[in-house]
Amino acid sequence: MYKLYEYPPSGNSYKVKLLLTQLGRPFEAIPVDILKGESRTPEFYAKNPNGRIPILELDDGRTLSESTAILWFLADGSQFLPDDAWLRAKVLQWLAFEQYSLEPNVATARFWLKYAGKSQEELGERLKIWREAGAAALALLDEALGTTRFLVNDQYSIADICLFAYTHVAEDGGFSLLHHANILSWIERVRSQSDFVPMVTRWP
Ligand SMILES: N[C@@H](CCC(=O)N[C@@H](CS)C(=O)NCC(=O)O)C(=O)O
Repeated sequence: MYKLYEYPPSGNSYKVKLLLTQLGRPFEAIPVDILKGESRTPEFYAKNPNGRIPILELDDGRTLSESTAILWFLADGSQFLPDDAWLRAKVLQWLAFEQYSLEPNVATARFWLKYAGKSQEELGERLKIWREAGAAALALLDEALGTTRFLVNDQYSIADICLFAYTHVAEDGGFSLLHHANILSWIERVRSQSDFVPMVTRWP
C-alpha cells in the first residue's frame, strides 16, 4: 500500500490525497508536523533531501516528492490525465503555472498567516508582494474558467485538482474570491466530483 507523508492542512499534500481517493487507491497517511521540524530530521531527509512534504512511498521503499510529480505518476493511464500529447502538455502548463505563479504567493501567505501565526505587520513587504502576485494569478485563473467548465478539454483532470487545492482556501491568505465568479462556480463543480474529499484545515 502507498504511504503518503503529509502535513494535513497543506494543499500540496491535499492534492495527492484527493487524487488517491478519487482513483480508489488505498493509502496510509502519515502526518508530519512541519511546524515542529519533523520534515527536517535525518530520517526524513533520507526520504526527501529537500526536507518537504508531500512524499509518496511505494511498497518497495522508493520515494517520490514534489506534488506535481506525484500527481503525474499516479494519474498516468487514468481518466485524470489525457492520453493526447497536446492535452497532456496543457495539463502540465497548468501544473507549472500553479507551482510558479499561484502556490508561492497564495499558499505562502496562507501558511505564514494561518499556520505559522505571523501577523501582517511582521510579514510586511513580503506579504504585499505575495498578495499582488497571488491576486494576478487568481485573476488569470478566473478568466480562463470563463469559457470552460474544467481547465483542460472541459474534463476534470489533475490540472483541476492541483489548482483547486490552494485556490479554494485563498481567503485564508487574505485573497478575496468574491469578484471571481468563474472560480466560485468551478470550485462547486470540483466539490461535486465523485469521491471528493474536503481538505483538513485544522490540525492537530
Ligand atoms: N513544490 C513542492 C513544495 C512542497 C512544500 O513546500 N512543502 C511544504 C508544506 S506545503 C513543507 O514541507 N514545508 C516544510 C519545510 O520546508 O520544512 C510540492 O509541490 O510538493
